[in-house]
Amino acid sequence: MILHCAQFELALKRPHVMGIVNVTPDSFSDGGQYVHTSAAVEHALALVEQGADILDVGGESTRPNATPVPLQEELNRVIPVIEALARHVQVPISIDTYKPAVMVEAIRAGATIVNDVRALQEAGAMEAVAASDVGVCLMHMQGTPQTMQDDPAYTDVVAEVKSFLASRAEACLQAGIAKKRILLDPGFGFGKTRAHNIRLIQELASLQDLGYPLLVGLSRKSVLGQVTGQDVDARLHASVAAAVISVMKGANIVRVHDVKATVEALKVVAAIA
Ligand code: 7PJ
Repeated sequence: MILHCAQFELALKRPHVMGIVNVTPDSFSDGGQYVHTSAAVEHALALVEQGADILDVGGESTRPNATPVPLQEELNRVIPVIEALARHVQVPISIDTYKPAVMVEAIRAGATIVNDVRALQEAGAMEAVAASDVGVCLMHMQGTPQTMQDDPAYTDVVAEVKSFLASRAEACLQAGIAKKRILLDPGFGFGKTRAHNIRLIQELASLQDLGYPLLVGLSRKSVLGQVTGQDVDARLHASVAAAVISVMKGANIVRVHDVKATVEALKVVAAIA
């Protein structure tokens, strides 16, 4: 399984850890701590020290009910961070956005992966990625961040997520995006109840049939709060457990806040496997 992202060719022979770099004052977690460019960059460099294989920079919170961030504000948050990181780190930088204009500017600034919770469905997003040589993560979401947790409903959550991801990957291939540039993500917490999320983790391995690398983001998410009764800032242990299980079920990349703990846990998985 490989992921091609511009000058990087990730073999994905071992699970990769994507460290989350939020540049969002209203983020669901870490919010307000890394609002300023220098603080975000410093945090990102620390994540690389801890063993992050990829950095995921985001400037708009996609937590349930979050207020959308205007384009210019999102650019102001993420572009200086990406520019600085591109100069200072050797790992691929991902941009977490669904806005084509942010994708274009982020790629210009040095991002080599587009991580899109809307799976390139926004007008112009597919073209922005196709015109470049970056990797792309296509994520499943039911509804929009404003409404997705209102009443998520599926006949068969695994089958529906799988067929959505297959059709978005196919749309990418049609647009001229090479297969090796594509990553798929079931989108934990995005229009899913606790039961839907649990079912998707149980059946994660079935998404491997699609033939693309899988990315999983469960770090600090509310399903872990529902299971443990812990607030967002006390979900470290639950998040590490979720990352370990995800990898054992076939995830190639885990997107996490707590890089050091995750890297150590995955070393234990590798030693035993
Ligand atoms: C995800 C993401 C995820 C991908 C967020 C949070 C919410 N991108 N961006 N997958 N989640 N690919 O981190 O809690 O699960 S933002």
